[in-house]
Amino acid sequence: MAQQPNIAIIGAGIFVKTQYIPRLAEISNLFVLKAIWSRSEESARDAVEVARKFFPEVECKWGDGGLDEIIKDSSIIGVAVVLAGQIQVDMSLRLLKEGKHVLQEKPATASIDEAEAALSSYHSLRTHLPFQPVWAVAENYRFEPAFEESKKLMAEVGDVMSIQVIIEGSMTSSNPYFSSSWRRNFTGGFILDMGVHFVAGLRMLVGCEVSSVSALTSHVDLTLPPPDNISSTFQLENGCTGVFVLVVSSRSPKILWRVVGLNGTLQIERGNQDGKHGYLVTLYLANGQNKSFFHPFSGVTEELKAFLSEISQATLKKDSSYEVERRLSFVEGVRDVAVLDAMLESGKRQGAPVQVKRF
Ligand SMILES: *[C@@H]1O[C@H](CO)[C@@H](O)[C@H](O)[C@H]1NC(C)=O
Ligand SMILES: *[C@@H]1O[C@H](CO)[C@@H](O)[C@H](O)[C@H]1NC(C)=O
Ligand SMILES: *[C@@H]1O[C@H](CO)[C@@H](O)[C@H](O)[C@H]1NC(C)=O
Ligand SMILES: CC(=O)N[C@H]1CO[C@H](CO)[C@@H](O)[C@@H]1O
Repeated sequence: MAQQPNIAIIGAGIFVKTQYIPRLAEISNLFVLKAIWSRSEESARDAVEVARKFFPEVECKWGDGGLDEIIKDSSIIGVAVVLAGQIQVDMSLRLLKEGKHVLQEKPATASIDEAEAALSSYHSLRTHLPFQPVWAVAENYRFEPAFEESKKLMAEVGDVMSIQVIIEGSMTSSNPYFSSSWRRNFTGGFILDMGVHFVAGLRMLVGCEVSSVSALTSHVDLTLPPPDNISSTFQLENGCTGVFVLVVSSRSPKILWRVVGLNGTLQIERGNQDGKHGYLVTLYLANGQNKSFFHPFSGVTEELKAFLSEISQATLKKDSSYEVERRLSFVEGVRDVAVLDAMLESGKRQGAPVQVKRF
């Protein structure tokens, strides 16, 4: 058996403590968690304390010195970068330049301008390094079984007449991310941070890129940064059209994708069954028939497994020919950002049509 990859987590915030550590603990036979790093000693210690229950050997690292130690430790081949949206890309690039494989949290970038610069820096690494390290974006929707299945069921819908994506989030003061300073200090911070998941779900379901949008945005809930609502129409490259509605904070959360075709309608809705959160997929066919399936969430675990497997393979190959699996690739994450960037831009211009930048 190949040696288990050693990895480190860069970041020690809420998402690391409540998602990364427990999900990694479920697959702890696949890797060694060598270290957790944070800018401050206090938050690094906090996260390490949570992690020690599952990973007794994990080391605590902080500040510039701690980061240097992780960089110089050649046994650490992969890192998960889970930081504020404004600084993730710089950190990812710094570690990629040192030859580490990176799994970065979404959103891939804060804007499309940042995405262009980031992709060109990444591609230029080929000239300095003997191999191209993997740059992956952690987008769990591309690994959710509900979306994998729905993609197949799309064939039964027939010619598509309309697509609806209706998202009413629950970003109230009781949400742990409500006070997040980085999401507030960022144009469209919540819209981008939440929205990339729903765009990823849409793109996966229809198997086609969004080509243009026309959006109205508004600011109603003054406890949230602007804008907190988007009502957008969109057109896909294959000509199909639809609507995308995103309300950051509503009293009755709802998360729904619906594709209406000549032969049937496919719907994916967030819900729970038997105490498990997940998605209910329903296919409505002619004569009132329907088929429905419930899939509990498992995308985060699946995406982590995929990253670990990719970096083990990339390490065995160690040349520039290695191509990361598409669902993990950084550019896929950038494509989700590009759709929201276009909606925010259109909103600023009172609904003027905006072409989505192609990557
Ligand atoms: C849609 O229904 C028509 C009529 O029943 C059938 O001929 C056609 O093959 C169906 N299309 C798909 C994509 O299932
Ligand atoms: C907000 O963003 C500005 C500029 O990007 C930065 O200087 C400042 O430190 C940020 N504040 C917080 C709380 O993140
Ligand atoms: C789905 O079909 C079953 C019968 O097969 C029916 O009892 C049920 O009401 C249908 N559900 C919906 C939402 O149409
Ligand atoms: C323009 C728009 O859609 N505004 C809506 C934003 O969301 C609030 C509820 O949170 C609605 O009341 C607004 O109508």
